[in-house]
Amino acid sequence: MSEQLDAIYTGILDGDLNTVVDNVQAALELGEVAEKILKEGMIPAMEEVGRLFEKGDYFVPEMLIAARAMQGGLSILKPKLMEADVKMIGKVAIGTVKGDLHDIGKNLVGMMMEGAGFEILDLGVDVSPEEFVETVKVSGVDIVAMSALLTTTMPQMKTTIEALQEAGVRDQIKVMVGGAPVTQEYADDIGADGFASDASQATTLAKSVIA
Ligand code: B1M
Repeated sequence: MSEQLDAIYTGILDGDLNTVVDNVQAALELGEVAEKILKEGMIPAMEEVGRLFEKGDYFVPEMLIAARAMQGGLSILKPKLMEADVKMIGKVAIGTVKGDLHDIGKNLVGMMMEGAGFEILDLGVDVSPEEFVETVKVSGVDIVAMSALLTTTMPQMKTTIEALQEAGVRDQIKVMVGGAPVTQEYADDIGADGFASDASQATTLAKSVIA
């Protein structure tokens, strides 16, 4: 791992926003590829934060400042992760499901899809089934993309699909799901049109479901 990737990893673990931002910038200036910074520095750091939380070494405040440092680094990477000059190929409403406040993965998925030419309507976090339904009714989206990071909030994906069915709009759109606890099997069980395990797969999937 390069000096900068090392500093980014440690900076996220320490919740040190300035170190992360400075080293992401420095790594890019030295010619490091954005995806490598993300996959070899930032994502492993967040995984370690999760492990430390499970062990009881980290608590919610440490997770929060780590997340803030990660978001700071992501904002620098964003232009690099997005391809330039791509024409809009579809409209996606993306949100983290009701009861769930985790948004880093969802933001990353939205960012990569935007870079691939999708128009993104980011509904934020804690998005209720009713909000998803209303968005489909008024915004003419092609895809509803739901993210969940908690086993306790995953069932909201099923509830949302049922709400879309009850509102009579399920057939107008494709539904994609993802997030750490979500699996292909779960996606099939709840009748989603697709599941992706990371942001680049999500982009490929979005292109294929819309094709
Ligand atoms: Co929380 N948290 N958290 N947390 N948190 C986890 C998820 C946890 C696994 C930690 C642990 O115990 N190891 C655990 C969940 C356990 C479980 O349900 N099985 C957990 C818990 C328990 C909690 C609280 C309940 C803690 C508490 O209060 N006691 C609480 C719940 C709050 C709530 O949501 N109601 C809580 C709170 C928080 C913070 C607010 C402090 C913070 C979030 C800040 C934020 O997001 N702005 C936080 C964080 C940072 C984490 C960890 C450490 C990191 C999550 C993250 O950002 N990862 C996480 C541990 C972990 O994941 N290892 C943890 C990096 C991100 C790039 O990855 O989000 O997985 P991820 O996204 C990936 C893929 O999953 C996929 O692509 C992304 C990029 O490749 N993907 C999709 C995501 N969405 C997709 C959608 C798609 C397709 C792919 O299609 C639509």
